[in-house]
Amino acid sequence: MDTDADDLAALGDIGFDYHHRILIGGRKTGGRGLDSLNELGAQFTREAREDIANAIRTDKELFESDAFLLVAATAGGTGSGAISVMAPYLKERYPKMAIYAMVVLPFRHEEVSDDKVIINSAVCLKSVYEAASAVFLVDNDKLTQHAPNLIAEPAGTNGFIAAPFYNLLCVGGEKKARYVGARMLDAGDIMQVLSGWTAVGCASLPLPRFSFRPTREAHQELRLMDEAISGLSVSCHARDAGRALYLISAPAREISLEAVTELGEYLSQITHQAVIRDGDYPRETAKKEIVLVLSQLGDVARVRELYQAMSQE
Ligand SMILES: Nc1nc2c(ncn2[C@@H]2O[C@H](COP(=O)(O)OP(=O)(O)OP(=O)(O)O)[C@@H](O)[C@H]2O)c(=O)[nH]1
Ligand SMILES: [Mg+2]
Repeated sequence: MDTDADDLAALGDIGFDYHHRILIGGRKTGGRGLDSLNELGAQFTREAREDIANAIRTDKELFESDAFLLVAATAGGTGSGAISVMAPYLKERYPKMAIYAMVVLPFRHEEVSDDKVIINSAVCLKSVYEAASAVFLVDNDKLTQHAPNLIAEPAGTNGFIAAPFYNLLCVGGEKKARYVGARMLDAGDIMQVLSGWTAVGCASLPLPRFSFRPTREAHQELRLMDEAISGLSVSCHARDAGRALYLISAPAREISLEAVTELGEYLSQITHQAVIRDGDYPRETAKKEIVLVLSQLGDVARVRELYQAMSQE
């Protein structure tokens, strides 16, 4: 969904039908963005509710789905206004489905140059936190610590943002017996972990494609876990997580249950109190990957700071 016709048209990898591209506020905005006016984003979303509801209702995947994932940036007008309306709307309309949100927090330089950025972000965070079962936080500013050249081109960060979700979403829907691990996670297990402020991260190690011997190195998984922690989508402390999940995926010969257990012990040490779920996902892939989710975070400095900054505005 967008108010900006050009941005909608520029999307490369999705269908051109009304399930995939919904222009809102069309005649009133001339197909341009909203220049950060979030009240308008909310209003145009309310006005387009029937179109949006229709696109969802007629989607053939709907009845196989466990949850909605709403994605928006908090800083602008369209995404932040729209997600604040859509999250409670879907919750009311589909009471049996979980509603998750993924919100992209602004770069610091955007906070300095436009005061609407802080207000929009704080208002958006408050309303999605209330309506969604869990809110994945993605901090643009943190992503660019790993890839500074992305400041000029935010879309370049999208691959990093999406990466941890791939195995997480696949494992929850896995039906092939040979890809079922010894400690399988299903969608219900994953959904039990997701609650409140949530950070995700992943780290991977390439493996030789044609090898029958495992590339076992001592504490290889622990190093990957440390990398996943430092690459989390938002800065946070593991000790503030109430729930956590890790998933190790690799060809079956590369996964040892000792390593899965060692990771669990490590995570329970650094989280202190968290309820931890783990899983292995044996699949034909040329890498070993660890996905980490820290959820029910009691404190996230970035959110706290945005709330404080808004109260000072
Ligand atoms: N990670 C990432 N951030 C993006 C991307 N596009 C925009 N952003 C960030 O999202 C925030 C708001 O972007 P906009 O695209 O202006 O927001 P909008 O929801 O379209 O709202 P309006 O343009 O005001 O109508 C800013 O913090 C941008 O830096 C993207 O492709 N990836
Ligand atoms: Mg826009």
